[in-house]
Amino acid sequence: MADRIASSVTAGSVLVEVAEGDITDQQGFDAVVNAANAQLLPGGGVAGALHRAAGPGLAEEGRALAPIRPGECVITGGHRLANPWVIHCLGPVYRMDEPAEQLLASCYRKALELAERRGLTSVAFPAISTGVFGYPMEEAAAVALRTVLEVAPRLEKVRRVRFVLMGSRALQVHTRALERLAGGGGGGQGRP
Ligand code: AR6
Repeated sequence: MADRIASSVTAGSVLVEVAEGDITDQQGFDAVVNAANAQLLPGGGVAGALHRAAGPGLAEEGRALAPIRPGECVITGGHRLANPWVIHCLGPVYRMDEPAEQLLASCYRKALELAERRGLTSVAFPAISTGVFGYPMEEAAAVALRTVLEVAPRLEKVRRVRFVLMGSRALQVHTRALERLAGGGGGGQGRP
């Protein structure tokens, strides 16, 4: 099913979109981001869904790269996904991995830097840490979107970043955060 894009802004040369959808169903994106566990194993939520869709090769490839620490990212192939690449990020467990905000911001920054180094042009993120890891959605959305908008103007290869949210509440929270950060200019309006 096609994503419902609720809001978008342009930061530098990067189109940043907020959409409701499924991270395992992101045709046309070079990379999808996994809300991973340290061992890069299937688990639940996003990780479970991505591993199911990608097949066992994803965990096999991840074995050599694990473990990773909170705030870190690694990249593997997409295996049976429509996307050639998966960037695995370990978000902070809320109230356990500190400083949580810096660690969460680091996931988004490092994922985009990794994509840039690999010459990827489009990356789709889920809302890292907001499920099993318990990060409150409003706080996480503000950190995630602020970080992407800060990093975007430095990117030369990445041209499109999508936040893929599950459910209308997550979509609404991220839409509001994007519009607030972009100075109220949603709906494709340019950001100064
Ligand atoms: N597409 C988009 N968003 C999704 C999907 C999906 N298919 N499935 C869930 N979400 P989580 P975390 C949303 O728990 O908090 C795993 O067990 C979900 O509603 O996947 O970083 C791993 O193995 C939530 O808002 O990631 C780790 O141990 C958000 O994605 C641990 O959970 C993130 O939820 C990672 O926890």
